[in-house]
Amino acid sequence: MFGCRTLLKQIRKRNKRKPHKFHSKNRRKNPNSTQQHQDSPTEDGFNLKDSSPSQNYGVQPLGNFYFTSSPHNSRNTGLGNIHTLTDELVLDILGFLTGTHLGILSTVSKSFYVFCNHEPLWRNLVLDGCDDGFLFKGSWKSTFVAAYNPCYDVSKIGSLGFKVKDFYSDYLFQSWLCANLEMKVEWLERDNIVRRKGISFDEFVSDFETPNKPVLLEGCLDNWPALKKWDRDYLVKVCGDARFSVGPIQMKLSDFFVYADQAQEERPLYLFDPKFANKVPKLGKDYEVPVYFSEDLFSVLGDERPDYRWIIIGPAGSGSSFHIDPNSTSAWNAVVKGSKKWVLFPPDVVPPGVYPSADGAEVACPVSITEWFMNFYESTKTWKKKPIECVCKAGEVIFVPNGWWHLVINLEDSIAITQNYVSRRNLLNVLDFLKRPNASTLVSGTRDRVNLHDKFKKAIEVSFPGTIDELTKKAEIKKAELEKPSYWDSVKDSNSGGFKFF
Ligand SMILES: O=C(O)CCC(=O)C(=O)O
Ligand SMILES: [Fe+2]
Repeated sequence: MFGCRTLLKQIRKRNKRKPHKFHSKNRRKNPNSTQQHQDSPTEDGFNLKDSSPSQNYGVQPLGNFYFTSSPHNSRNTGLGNIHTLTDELVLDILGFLTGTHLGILSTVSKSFYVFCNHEPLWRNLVLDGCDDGFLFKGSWKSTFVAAYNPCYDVSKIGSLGFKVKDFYSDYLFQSWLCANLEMKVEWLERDNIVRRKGISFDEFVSDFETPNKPVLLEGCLDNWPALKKWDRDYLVKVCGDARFSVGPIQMKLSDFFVYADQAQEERPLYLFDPKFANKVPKLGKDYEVPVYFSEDLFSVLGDERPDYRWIIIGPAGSGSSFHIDPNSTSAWNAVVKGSKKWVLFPPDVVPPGVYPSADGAEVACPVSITEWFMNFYESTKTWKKKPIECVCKAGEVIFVPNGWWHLVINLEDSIAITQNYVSRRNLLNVLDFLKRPNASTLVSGTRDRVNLHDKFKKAIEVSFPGTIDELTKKAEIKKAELEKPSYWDSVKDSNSGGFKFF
């Protein structure tokens, strides 16, 4: 419908983006947003979220321009000579300005008013300038102003939202729509993952880990203290003042919850912290690795191991766009609170709308998860190789096999733990990955990317002598078996005058 906007994202920063949780019931309306969007897009089959939509400034999709009697798109008339640039380019240029200059430029014309108020510009200014975190004030612009002018009453800012007439832009409209759209029922209903409860370790290995297939495991978190204890109030009590990684910054957990309560944006920030158990050891004691994933060969590297476990907290709508997990590891992801929609594609199927670079170090994909659902999800329905999908609820764990593409969106405010691991089943695979010629760009989660292969191999040889040779031999035998022509192939291809199909 609208154009496809793409975002170049480096997979190697396991930028497990920044999700959220806490009961959406409790989410407050944006206190600064007084203006509602008048032209409800629900006619197109989309529903807006219950909470009041964020500021739209009257931006309409470009298609509406062709049905209006107005001869002008005020997007163009107000931009002067730069109106020939795409919206993305205009925004890229504005991204070089300071907050003060953005504010001044927004008074130049209606068009600059709309562009200069684009929330992601203010979000970048906040994230670039506030390494120690921020206190969210209902919008990124208000947050910026409050951070730099603590005496200014930012509640005035939201109420100044003018509505510009005859402004048409797919880019800006879609950005607003994706921030305010409810997930459609048809995006959530396909559930084709295999579910298992109470299987043995050997069954897990033979049925899922060895063939590298996803599975949703039920009931294996029943004895996790986290499952009973962790909620927003508990976490704030235990570590509200601790700082966690949220995108590019470290912020106090209690401040993150203030943000998560109000966030209504296309790509909400996600708390994704690999050092949570060092920062707050109590959190590390509230869960234990499920037995299926107990072999953890990277542990032979001690402190030099790449990042491997994360606490993930984010509001409904936050999540992780399509990526493959780092260093060719497999992962498990356990939902402690909330629920997550998963879409997974096997390693040989690149998801629609996703364009990995030839060396695999970068991925171009739609700007947001909602945009992917809006523009690409439907097309997978006719694919022969359908994605594996499910909603993973509190108390459930999903196994994410190595090399699988996956996308995750939190359907509610959520808290999860994820760990990436190497077992004997994917050791050779991981060693191959770490040895790739472009290891310096591909390997992630550690400073010494280039030497990780040699260090890991040596450490495995010391701790588990002979294991690599043994696995290599087994892999060669398996490969030879797969390459051996079957009985029928051999009779069909033989020139010996034997039986042939014609
Ligand atoms: O919970 C999420 O956002 C997904 C995280 C993820 O990609 C993973 O655990 O591999
Ligand atoms: Fe992942």
